[in-house]
Amino acid sequence: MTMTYHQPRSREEAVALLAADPSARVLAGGTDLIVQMRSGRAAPGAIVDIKRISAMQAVQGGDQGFTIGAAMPCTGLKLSADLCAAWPGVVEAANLIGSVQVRNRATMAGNLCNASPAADAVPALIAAGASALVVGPQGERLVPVESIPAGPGKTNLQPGEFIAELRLPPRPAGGGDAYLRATPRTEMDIAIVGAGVALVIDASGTCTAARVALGAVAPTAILVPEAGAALLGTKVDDAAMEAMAAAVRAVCRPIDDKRGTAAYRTHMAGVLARRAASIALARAKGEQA
Ligand SMILES: Cc1cc2nc3c(=O)[nH]c(=O)nc-3n(C[C@@H](O)[C@@H](O)[C@H](O)COP(=O)(O)OP(=O)(O)OC[C@H]3O[C@@H](n4cnc5c(N)ncnc54)[C@H](O)[C@@H]3O)c2cc1C
Repeated sequence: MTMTYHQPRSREEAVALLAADPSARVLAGGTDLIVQMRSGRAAPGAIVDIKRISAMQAVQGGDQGFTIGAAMPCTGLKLSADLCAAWPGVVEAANLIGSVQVRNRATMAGNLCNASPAADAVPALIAAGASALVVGPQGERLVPVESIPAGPGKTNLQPGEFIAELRLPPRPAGGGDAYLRATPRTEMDIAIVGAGVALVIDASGTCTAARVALGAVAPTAILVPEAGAALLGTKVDDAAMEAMAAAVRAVCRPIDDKRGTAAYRTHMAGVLARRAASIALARAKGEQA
């Protein structure tokens, strides 16, 4: 079977190439796609490499929020001081992926579109309230990140569509975020649980907004509104933390395998959510964390 390789220079050209061949696949960093092709799990008739499209490898923004081009490698995120200051949990999550070599290629949009339940960047993006700008034959649409994955290896993107950029809101005053994961090994391993938390406190230390997201405990990364609600109106004290952790444990439906039993993953989801919330709280208070 032949395969064609394309380097479109515009979003429109990329959409046309993707729409013309239902088997075509977007290539960003290739750290999932190339591995899948080599193992025979993917055999696209065409590869549409999006890295040459203008602004696809850029981070833009500041006070008004951030736009991250879909081909921006995870390592490159660390070069944006504004992004690191506003959403440290997102940048840290992206920079837990694989090794330096992998992160020099891998993108957050690819992490999202590969749709692994254990993808590290995804819970952090969901907690931060990120959205994806999807472009396709019908035009553009802005989609909450949590609505992109449909199941392991599957997305809700329609034929011809791809993600052109990820958008993060401006960091709210009194806001902080964090992402933590548990892996059997310390590096180069996939999360058996991941937890992202973003919260906002007012001048009195009361929580006025909170989003909690989990990875690796369901077929997709998930937002847990009940967990965020458990922190609202509290001082994020021990009782609120435990209520939040209980809400987290209640929604976990993890797999049970040699890397971690379902019971262990469920327990750890609560533990990591609490620890991530503590870091997010410290950051919201302007403390080093
Ligand atoms: C050694 C190694 C270690 C790893 N460790 C981790 C880890 O610790 N944590 C973790 O979460 N992941 C890990 N990964 C996987 C991680 O590298 C990928 O998920 C990566 O983030 C995918 O980004 P990419 O740019 O390489 O995507 P690609 O491989 O280019 O694409 C991945 C999939 O998404 C599609 N796609 C890519 N971009 C878009 C887009 N903009 N719009 C629509 N579809 C798109 C592609 O068609 C493909 O199906 C590891 C991979 C390797 C090889």
